[in-house]
Amino acid sequence: MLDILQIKLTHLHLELKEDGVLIATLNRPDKRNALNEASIEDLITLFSAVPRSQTRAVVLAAEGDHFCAGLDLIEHHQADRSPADFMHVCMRWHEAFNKMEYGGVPIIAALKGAVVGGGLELASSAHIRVADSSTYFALPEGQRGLFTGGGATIRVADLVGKARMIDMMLTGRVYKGQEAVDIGLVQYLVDGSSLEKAIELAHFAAQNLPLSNFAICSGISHMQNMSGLDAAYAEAVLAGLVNTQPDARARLEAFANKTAARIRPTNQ
Ligand code: 1HE
Repeated sequence: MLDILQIKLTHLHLELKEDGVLIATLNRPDKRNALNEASIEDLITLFSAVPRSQTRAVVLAAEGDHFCAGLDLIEHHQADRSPADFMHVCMRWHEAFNKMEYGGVPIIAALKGAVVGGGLELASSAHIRVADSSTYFALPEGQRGLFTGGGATIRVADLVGKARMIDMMLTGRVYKGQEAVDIGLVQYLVDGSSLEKAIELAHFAAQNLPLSNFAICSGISHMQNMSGLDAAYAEAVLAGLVNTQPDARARLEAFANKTAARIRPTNQ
């Protein structure tokens, strides 16, 4: 098993908790965590390693007041890229974000301040998003003379619907607070620290069996890409594997002998 703390990263800081919760923190706060080529390579390296490591859940956090300002516009301006060059840049973004969404390990994004452009593409690749009162969302590509290139047409449109995404891009509309929850950009909005809440949720998810989390954090996304008929088939095959795993027997036994916790409504 790969030791996650041994991998070399430039713009991400890692901290591993005892139960396998990994806190990965974007650490370019002086650039508002804008995603340059090195940051994207870091994300690819990290999320290629995570499924083969001791990590049970990831909290994606950020240094400074802003989660992520999107594409590094200064690097893009200075590099003066050709269409083919930028197409390949986008393909690295897709590599990173697909590894996150389809990797099979739960990723919980702790959001604050700006979650804009490519920053929203990054956040939408996580499985759970938690916002605090400072968090706001926008797709300013339209105003910058750009277009999304990191999967927003897939993931953001999936979260909020095509009409809202088009409005965000045409008018620069900014969403925050309860409205961001209501339209599906985030699942949790907290008064206090989004990081604290994200860590709490990650500890919870880390208690599930890894094979169950694998199915949840890759199977659902894959099945959404399939026809209904193929998705039903894939679901049955995956459930055959997950629902008969030897490690589940103790949990089923606990339910049968009435020692397992019952499901009750909570304030989560
Ligand atoms: C940056 C970037 C960046 C900040 N690339 N350097 N994204 C955007 O259009 C958002 C652009 N950023 C902003 O609107 C603001 O910076 C923030 C709202 C995020 C933060 O504002 P503020 O007042 O706290 O910071 P600032 O003074 O604007 O910036 C501080 C520094 O961060 C400054 O660098 P400095 O060296 O002059 O100190 C900024 O240049 C730097 N900085 N944002 C590079 N984005 C795959 S396609 C995806 C397409 C997109 O993502 S388009 C959306 C791009």
